[in-house]
Amino acid sequence: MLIDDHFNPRPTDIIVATSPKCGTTWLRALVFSIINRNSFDFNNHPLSKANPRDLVHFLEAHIRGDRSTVSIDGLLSPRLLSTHLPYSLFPKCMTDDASSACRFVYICRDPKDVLVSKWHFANKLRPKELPPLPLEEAFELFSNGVSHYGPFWDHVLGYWKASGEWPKKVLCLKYEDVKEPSGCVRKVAEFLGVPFSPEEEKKWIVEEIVKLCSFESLSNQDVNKSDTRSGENPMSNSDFFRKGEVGDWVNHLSPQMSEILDKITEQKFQGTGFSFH
Ligand code: PAP
Repeated sequence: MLIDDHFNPRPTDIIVATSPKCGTTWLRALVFSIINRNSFDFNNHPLSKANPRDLVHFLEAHIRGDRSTVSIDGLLSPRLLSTHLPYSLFPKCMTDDASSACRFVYICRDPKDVLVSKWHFANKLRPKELPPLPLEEAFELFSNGVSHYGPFWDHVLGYWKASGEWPKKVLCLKYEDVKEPSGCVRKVAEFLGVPFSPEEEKKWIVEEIVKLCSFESLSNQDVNKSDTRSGENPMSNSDFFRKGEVGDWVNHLSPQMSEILDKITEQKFQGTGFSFH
């Protein structure tokens, strides 16, 4: 396994985990600003100059040995890393060992919105010579479990089950919490062992973080508006900001598509205690 060969886990690692298009950008920004809240001024914050992808190292890029990637072996602890890998692919010393303090903060999202977001993203990255990917084709692939990093539902279940078994190790959030972000920020801080003090609450630090990481704020930073494509990196920072809404699927999916996806979700999550509502 590549991860066993190329990743040296540390007990203090904090891993932001997601299936693609479930809120990676938002969660990277939230966790980065929560754990570094005493290091930076909110009026001159790294998130106003860099995309969250540049502040939270992507584990898979390191494993693949991308030339543009800084070695994560040289980072100071605690390291904040991001991944799309399923929980089952991590070494047992990280996932099944209660004595390891490493933590996973996971976020998932209604699969109907995930599909729509993925489809838009795929078309942005699609070579100009090719015709756009039809939504029907994207739907067929997604609903049949053909996704990067494995079937969407299995990805969610892997982390969800782990959060039940190891609640101090795995925290599961939902993108839909974007509507009530302050609760989410407090939950993450508590989980990571850095809860907000009464003084911080009085200074409205939670609200500062919520505002800084909001879609509106991040998508309007120059660094996230400009075209950052390069030979090594075919994706632009702006590609990671589209609408940032809950329920945009109604504008794209047919009633039949949404019914099929809801049915799969219901079947897959039956008896697990998990739901998107
Ligand atoms: P990734 O998994 O490929 O890294 P990810 O950040 O999960 O990408 O997906 C981008 C989605 O998050 C987009 O959703 P949409 O297509 O439905 O609009 C993007 O708009 C949304 N997004 C990006 N930043 C934020 C944010 N700060 N708050 C809420 N949503 C965001």
